[in-house]
Amino acid sequence: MNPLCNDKLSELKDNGVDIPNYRLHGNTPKVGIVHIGPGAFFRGHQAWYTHQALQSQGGDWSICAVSMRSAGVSEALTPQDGLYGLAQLDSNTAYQVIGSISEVLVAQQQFEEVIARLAAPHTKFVTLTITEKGYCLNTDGKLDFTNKEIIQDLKGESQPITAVGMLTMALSKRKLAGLQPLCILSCDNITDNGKKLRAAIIEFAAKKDEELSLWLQQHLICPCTMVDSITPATDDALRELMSKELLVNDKWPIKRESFVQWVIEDTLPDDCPAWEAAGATLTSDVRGFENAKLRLLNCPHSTLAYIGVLLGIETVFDVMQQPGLVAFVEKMIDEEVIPSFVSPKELDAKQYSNDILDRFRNPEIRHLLAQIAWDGSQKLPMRILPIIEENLQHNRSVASLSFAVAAWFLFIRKRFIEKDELVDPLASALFDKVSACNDDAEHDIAILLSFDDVFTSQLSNNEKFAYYLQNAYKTLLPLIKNEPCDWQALV
Ligand code: CS2
Repeated sequence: MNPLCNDKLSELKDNGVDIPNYRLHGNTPKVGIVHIGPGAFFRGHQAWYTHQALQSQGGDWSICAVSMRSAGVSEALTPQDGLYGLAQLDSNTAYQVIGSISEVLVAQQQFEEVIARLAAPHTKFVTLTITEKGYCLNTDGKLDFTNKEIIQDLKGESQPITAVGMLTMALSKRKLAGLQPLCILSCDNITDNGKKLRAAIIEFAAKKDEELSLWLQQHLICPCTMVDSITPATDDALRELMSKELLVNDKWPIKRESFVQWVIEDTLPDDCPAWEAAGATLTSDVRGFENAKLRLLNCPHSTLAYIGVLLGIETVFDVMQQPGLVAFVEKMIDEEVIPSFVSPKELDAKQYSNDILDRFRNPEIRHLLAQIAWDGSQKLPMRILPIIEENLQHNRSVASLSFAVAAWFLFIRKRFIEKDELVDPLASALFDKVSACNDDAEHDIAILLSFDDVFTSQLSNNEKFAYYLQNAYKTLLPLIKNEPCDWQALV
């Protein structure tokens, strides 16, 4: 079968495939956006929005996608001229060829080219999906100057290896060249993502060049964003499906649900891709949407993932077939999550939550719980712990949320006992800690609360929280020994 590439687009169009018209006849818009972290989520989400914008409004807004280290995406997409197939899998299915990426670079190998792209006058935007750990923040949400990679980048003896280090270098070049800084959009599941990113860059710059940091304080725009679309990892079944649908060989297609949402703080410069026309919402209240999404989607996702993995369940769809677990999560949402925040006026929290639980029931999306369980040390402080901290401050219940945290801890213990890999940047420190557990709830929860890269001191010193954690721990402990647990205690 022929490979997917520019030359094949006319033929695909003749076959009725939905193709990027703006890429026909060898045309490729100029690069206006650099994206760091070209994983599946970016390709299903921001690259799709830019594709829709180019398709309807045109413009020179193609994307240079940059991986910090891994060459996999470049190896797959470069021979395909950046093109790939996107399958929207739902009650209705849709297939498209996305053409918004025109170039894929690997920073570790092509550093000068990446910096040149970031510093080019025509580049106006940077988008980021580097996951929570990519920002190198501490539990206060500030740049962690004890992080080894940040220390290395500050020394400046070799090319930067962090996104913050690399962006600061590019911004410095732009300042020297008399250009505007970039408009940088964090698209990760982090509270106040734009504000934190902006502060991290400015603090990093301040340690290197005071004037640069002052200039950035005046001119750098980092809008906050909320991103949403469930995008499981690509598997062979998808590759097979796409070759049947497109009749070409696509090395790395992407699948996602049809639901997609991008809420962007309305501080974008006037000259920007037609993201709004493509369906993005511009608003001054991103925080309300962000809270709603992190608390009503990501928090239940992680809760279901840790408890589900402990129960030996594989996917989100499967976990949603367990009435006891669903009842537990619904109770957690009603009693502890919805009361914890003020939702934006456009949004009815209960309805939004019900719609999310329905999305979890999409039978076409095989979303592995093990994938959601990755990087718990980075995810919990964004999606679960702030709710607990606020509930404790306001004397609201934390009983069910404590089950989510205890399940995460037992998930780590289970991986340790079974000598399985733990995908988490703090894996070895976490394994070290759990190696001292002895099944006594008071003793073991004290170990959990000593993870000071995860829990703030307010949380680790809170007796009520410790009490509920011990309670949850005792209930769930049998699961790591493959014994049944007392479900009634959860609901
Ligand atoms: C998930 C998210 O893997 C995870 O941690 O909770 O990736 C989730 O699917 C997205 O945020 C949905 O927009």
